[in-house]
Amino acid sequence: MNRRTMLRSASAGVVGLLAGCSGDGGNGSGGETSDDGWAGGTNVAMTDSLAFEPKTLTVNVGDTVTWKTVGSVAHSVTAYEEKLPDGAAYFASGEFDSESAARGSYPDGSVGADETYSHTFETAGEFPYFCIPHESGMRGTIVVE
Ligand SMILES: [Cu+2]
Repeated sequence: MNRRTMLRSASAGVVGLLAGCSGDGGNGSGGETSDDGWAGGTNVAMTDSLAFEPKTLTVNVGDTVTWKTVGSVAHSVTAYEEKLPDGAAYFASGEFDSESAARGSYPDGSVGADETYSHTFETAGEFPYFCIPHESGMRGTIVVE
């Protein structure tokens, strides 16, 4: 259980104690992006707010990062091929071997509700990536140390 989940659980307990006193709202969580408790460790949530949570994630060489669509909107995990560190393997949901193939094939490779995509990072460096249908705002970076 990560810290955010613990905080949410504690908050839910308080809300439970106050049940019957008020309706929705007023718990101070307005505007918070819901990661459904998924984000943390080597997990990245893809939310209905069209965001990767966390936007930047730092992991170690050899770690496997798993992305999950926690809302109802489908996304993709697609690496910017030209920005990959030298010698790094290309990665994209749908297991395409190039950015152009991933773009040209979408919605093949999309990650729907409750689905996941995982990639193991074997090369150190920064890996910028994006979501094909929401590229204008939905981008993230995996930093591998
Ligand atoms: Cu998206």
